[in-house]
Amino acid sequence: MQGKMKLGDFLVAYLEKIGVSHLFGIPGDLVINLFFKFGRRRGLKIITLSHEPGVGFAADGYARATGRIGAICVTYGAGGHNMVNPVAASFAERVPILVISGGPGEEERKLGVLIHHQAKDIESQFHIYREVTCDAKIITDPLKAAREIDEVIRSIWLHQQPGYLEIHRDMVEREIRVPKEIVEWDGELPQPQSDHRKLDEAVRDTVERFNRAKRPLVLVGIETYRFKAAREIVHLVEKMGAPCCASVLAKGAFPMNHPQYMGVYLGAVSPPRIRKRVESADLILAFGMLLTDIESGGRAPSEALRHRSIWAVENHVNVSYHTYTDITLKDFVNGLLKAKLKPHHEKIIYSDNLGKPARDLDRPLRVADILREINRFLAERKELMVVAESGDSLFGGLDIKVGNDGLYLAQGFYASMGFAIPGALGAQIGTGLRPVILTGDGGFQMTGVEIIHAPRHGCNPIVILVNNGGWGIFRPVAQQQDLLALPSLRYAELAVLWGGVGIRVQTVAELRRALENAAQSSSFVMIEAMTGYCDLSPISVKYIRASAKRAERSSKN
Ligand SMILES: Cc1ncc(C[n+]2csc(CCOP(=O)(O)OP(=O)(O)O)c2C)c(N)n1
Ligand SMILES: [Mg+2]
Repeated sequence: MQGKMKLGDFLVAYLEKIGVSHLFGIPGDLVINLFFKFGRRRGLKIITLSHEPGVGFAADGYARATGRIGAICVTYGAGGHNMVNPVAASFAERVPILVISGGPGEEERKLGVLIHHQAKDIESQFHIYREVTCDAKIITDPLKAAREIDEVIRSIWLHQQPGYLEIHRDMVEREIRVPKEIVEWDGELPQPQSDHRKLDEAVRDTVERFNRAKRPLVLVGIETYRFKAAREIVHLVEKMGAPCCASVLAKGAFPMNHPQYMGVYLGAVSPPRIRKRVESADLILAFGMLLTDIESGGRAPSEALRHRSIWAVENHVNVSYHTYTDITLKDFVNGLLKAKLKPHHEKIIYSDNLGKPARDLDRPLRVADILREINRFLAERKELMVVAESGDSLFGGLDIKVGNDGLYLAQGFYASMGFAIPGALGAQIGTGLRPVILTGDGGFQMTGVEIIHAPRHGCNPIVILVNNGGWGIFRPVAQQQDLLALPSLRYAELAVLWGGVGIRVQTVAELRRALENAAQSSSFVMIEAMTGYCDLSPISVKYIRASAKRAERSSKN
């Protein structure tokens, strides 16, 4: 990096400095020079897919799995607008993504005609992205360019949310001034800072309440993952001796095979043992957990819960009815780790919604069988991760247990269909772990074709596609079943045409064998699991019924 550089070269050098190794994207004429500049650098691997939503999900999966920034380069308008949904998901679920878009140059803008790919105004795309990013800038001033790029990327890291840079095509070769601090900087991005006076007081307050509590319980939320406090939280839970549940969005942030792990908390529709244990807790310590309707089972959190909880999130610690500001999650956890805590002793039992299977392995496959078979398969294996798609798979996936501290990725809150296949490709590209993907046929029809890129990017996921011929999750509550039907494709055969292995299974025994075969295969594998028309995972049935009842009640009020 030098004091004077071309803007495009500066951006590439900056990304290399902060350790970005992959760039996801699709080129277009308004970004082509910048796109190929990225490609010329030996340190940066370019990952292209077929469609921008896939690109966005892949970069998001990469960032979730690696804990690093997922960088994206797309063209203006048609490309940028195509990717708004995945970026909105990254914003909602706190995933650090950098979106770089091209744009029309100054001379073109002065022509007085509409520019191709333009929607309303030239700045429309920028305005849209401002809504779904923590910082967005159009880089126009060579004197400020380096600092503005630096500001956006620092914000991404501090907030763990997407940021947006728009660089119009005439700016790429423009010489810019790079301040000395940036030239000499070691590339380490800043962490949020705590006010230590507030931190000490919050820790003292919490320790006092914890040592008085008879039945404390820990809830782990998504920020533990994003702000890299997961290991410290495991130590803290061990020191406390309390049971621990993960929130839906944070499944996988606490090791699922840990003896103090009880399972996923989902409000009133949690497994009964978890629901009762949370209700009977006299102190709930929630670390990094966002309060969402999904995580609270669709109900407003009760006043009683607030009274007996300590909620550390978004650099705040809320202790029952008062709040300490400017405290990072990591400092709070480390503060508690240093304190004197009275350890608890309790028999903790892991719970899910699956129940016991019937003995006959030749019975027709049900979704609950698929989940049990995945658990059986994972228990014996390392180097695998799980990615669950929105739909029944999102809820069913909550009953999957990934051993060996395994990674688990799903959009547990924003819940966009189309995440799983490209998200898993990004995650495998970033970590080398082989994904087991659980998806419905509807989710697969959205972005599943991106799997054709798996071989050339060195990926070999095992896809378990639940083929129920439609948007099955709504069948228990829909008046018009025909509106939920989808064309029935032969997914296993498609997988073979696309360069992978395809197996169609109808019984438990067939699925078990198919998973064994998939483990031996070095290419991607599609296991097409045929299930009954109305069959869903046990947890979806509970959730759908509970939310339909709530909707009915509120329409009567
Ligand atoms: C992008 C997007 N569009 C629509 C929805 C609403 N939605 C949620 S689940 C679902 C159907 C899922 O069908 P499928 O993938 O086949 O899974 P199944 O429930 O049948 O197993 C739909 C349409 C969504 N979550 N995301
Ligand atoms: Mg379906």
